[in-house]
Amino acid sequence: DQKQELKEPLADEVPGTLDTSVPDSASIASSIKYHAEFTPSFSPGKFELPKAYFATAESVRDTLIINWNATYHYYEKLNVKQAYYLSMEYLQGRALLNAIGNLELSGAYAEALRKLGHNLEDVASQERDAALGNGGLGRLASCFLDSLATLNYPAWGYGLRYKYGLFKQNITKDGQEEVAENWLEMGNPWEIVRNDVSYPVKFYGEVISGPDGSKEWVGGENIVALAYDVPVPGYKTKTTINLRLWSTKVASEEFDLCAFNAGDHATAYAALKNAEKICYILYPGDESIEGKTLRLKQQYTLCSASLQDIITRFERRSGDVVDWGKLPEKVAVQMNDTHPTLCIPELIRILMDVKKLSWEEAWNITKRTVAYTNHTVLPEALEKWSLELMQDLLPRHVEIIKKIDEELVQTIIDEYGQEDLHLLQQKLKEMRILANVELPGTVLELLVKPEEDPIEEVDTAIEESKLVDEVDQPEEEDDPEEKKVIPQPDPELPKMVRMANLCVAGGFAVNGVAEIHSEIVKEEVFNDFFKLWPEKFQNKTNGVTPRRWIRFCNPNLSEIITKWTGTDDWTINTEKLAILRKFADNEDLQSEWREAKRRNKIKVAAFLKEKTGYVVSPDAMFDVQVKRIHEYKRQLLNILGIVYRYKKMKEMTPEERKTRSVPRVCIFGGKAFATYVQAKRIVKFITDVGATINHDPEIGDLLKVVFVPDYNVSVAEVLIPGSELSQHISTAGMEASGTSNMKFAMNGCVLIGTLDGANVEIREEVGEDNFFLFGARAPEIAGLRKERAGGKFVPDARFEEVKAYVRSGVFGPYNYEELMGSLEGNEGYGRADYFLVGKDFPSYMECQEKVDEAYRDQKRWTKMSILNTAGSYKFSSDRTIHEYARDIWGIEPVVLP
Ligand code: T68
Repeated sequence: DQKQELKEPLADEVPGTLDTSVPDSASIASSIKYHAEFTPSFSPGKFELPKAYFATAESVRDTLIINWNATYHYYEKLNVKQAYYLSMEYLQGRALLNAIGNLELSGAYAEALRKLGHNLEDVASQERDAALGNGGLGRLASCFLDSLATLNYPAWGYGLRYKYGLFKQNITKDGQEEVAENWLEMGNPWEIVRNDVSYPVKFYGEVISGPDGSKEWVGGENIVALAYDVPVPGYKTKTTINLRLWSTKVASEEFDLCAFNAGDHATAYAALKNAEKICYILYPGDESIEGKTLRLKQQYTLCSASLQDIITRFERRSGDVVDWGKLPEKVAVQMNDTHPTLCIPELIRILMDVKKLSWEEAWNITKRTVAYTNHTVLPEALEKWSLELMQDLLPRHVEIIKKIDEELVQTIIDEYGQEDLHLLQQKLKEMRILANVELPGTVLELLVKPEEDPIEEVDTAIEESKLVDEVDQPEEEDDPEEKKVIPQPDPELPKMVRMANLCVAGGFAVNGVAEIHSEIVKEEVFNDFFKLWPEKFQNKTNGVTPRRWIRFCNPNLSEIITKWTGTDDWTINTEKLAILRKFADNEDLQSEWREAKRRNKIKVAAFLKEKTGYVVSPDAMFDVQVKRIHEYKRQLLNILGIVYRYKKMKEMTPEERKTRSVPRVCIFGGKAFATYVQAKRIVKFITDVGATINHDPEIGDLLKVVFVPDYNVSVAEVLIPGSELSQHISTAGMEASGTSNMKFAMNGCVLIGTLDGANVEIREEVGEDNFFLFGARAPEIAGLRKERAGGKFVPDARFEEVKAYVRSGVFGPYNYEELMGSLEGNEGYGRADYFLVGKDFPSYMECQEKVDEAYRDQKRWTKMSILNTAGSYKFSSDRTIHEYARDIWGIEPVVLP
């Protein structure tokens, strides 16, 4: 940050830029022309679309910079408490229409561009999506930034500036193909490189103890994290907050000039490449973490650079005397899942080793500063790192983590006592941060009774006790001898660091992202911790920004909402949407509503034609499932339902087909993790089913199946406004929240879904009659799986029929055996229908019949659609952010003068 405070914002001295009056189309046009001429990235002369986009974006950026500076200086002056959102992912999508929409300059920009011979929408479509995230978690972070700025909360986001974003997806005859996403290729007009803001980041090396007990981390590999700032404007406010993304580069002292001079270019460039590659690429796994060194380096870079930056700012704002005890009064750090967990040991390291605080002081401050959001309960998604790998890369942090683990062990012993050693052992095994690691020496002494023979004990322990998690362990017998046994690590198994346990121990708040999910967090996944520290646990139901997700992506509907609610205030005060309820039966509203939906469907149809070549009728029901491809999200249930529908249609006479079917266009979209074989098979299966059905002359417009390639934020902005039914059909208890469900409801799309994640709350708000519910409930799932594994499940005849139909080869020569087989058998996880597709199939099909029946009555359907928009107001991320601000961060809005 500026080391010396600027007396006045610099922009004052640059003519034409600090004109804070609302720009008109003429001044905008001249600013665009200016940038077109002085933008060095394009050849002079022609003013074609790409150049028009860059010039337009740069002219918007000028305004954002003015507001960004004003916001920054005001926070600096008031020295208010600030929240920092740390996330490995942001799915920002496109910025242009959002920025001019927030600045209320859409009309003026459209007119200015028209004068210059261009159309705003065409110009905007030149922008590449910023896809620095995988799915819900990353998009949530971006919605939060929008709400923070809009609501004038002093807050910043921190992340990484990946050179390659989430891969692009091509759909070929073999299924999904991944292509690198070099989004920065043509430059990024929204970022400002801050050459004056950089921090050293260290890896490897060793820890040296001073005579006074102080520690120093020395040697190793040293790189530099450099800040790139992305201004984030609020809606109808001057507040413009910052998303600071770190890029990595070589520390100049690491560049081996001697090697270069001696002609050994490989050695000379090694350090350079090593540093740069940290931010090369976003890891494309959602709901899973690869335990690779590079990923840990990324995580540590985010934590170390962000905390150094936060601490530098705190010190500068403190003035002459820095009172470290006040850090939690000025700073709240929110960890978006466990990916930034290293914040905890890093903050302690800085406070102890650099600022010379004691362990107690540093640990206490940290515990009051950092909070954790959990986004998943899937066991394979709970992040664990090899202790060995971490020890190597971050030796000082491992020391600190061991110390935290030791305190936690002590807390567990205090809580459970030593009467029942078996219970204590169990709790230690489940709750410790370090898994399969011997107990700290101090604790061992306490637990081992001197009269026992330690050698014999160790042998028994190695044989009989396992510290690491295993799914189904046999109940241990209640042998009195057993009680003396102190658990020992299993040499066969790796020692691990459990990041979620570290987050719960080090965070002052732990929250889930929907009511049902937060209950599962408290009652199941972290139940032991909940019993220990009930006050830490909270719920913060997710939300989405109504600006991007209604106002800007659906102008047709927005106009109607404004007209019928009598105000455009609903964009910020979404409660106003509820006014629509009283007009749900009004015929005028209904026909306007249908007309808007139809216009959006026509846009979707054109889009599908462009991307896939398939032609669909806007008279059919548009039924959409878009999300990452994952077995628990059950795209397989959806497509099998379609196959069943198709089979039934084929069995009808042409006359029956015409009168009895409700025409549907079934749209899928989503990316599969490149090495997730089963997910890729699902993609292939959907496209094969589409290829057969879409070319079947007997079926025509009655049924179409389209897989939209490369689903991303911009594609969502087209599909969601034009959808009528959307599918949120995860196995109950497995989807933490879901956020597209909220976007669909806001856009007047009716949901079919299970009682999972935020579906539960959406159904409550929009009303039971306006939500198509089916399927097993979360508390039944464990029992159903047991039943299944015990061979007691009797599948519905329709389910058997649909699988046999697939196996009969109607959808081509590809072998679907692995897919169909995964829905059968009793071999355990991944097989034996772990996700209960077979169990829910009949209830899903029956529910789909109700959908058809409702759609036949267009008045009824339109009413349901209106009531979905009207009931969606709770799901604004503004509501979510107010709750975080009040219940977790303790920050207040600050409105710029
Ligand atoms: C999602 N999680 C949840 N994870 O699945 C979804 N994971 O229910 C929820 O609505 C959303 O978070 C927001 O709370 C993810 O998106 C990831 O993308 C991810 C990425 C890397 C590693 C692990």
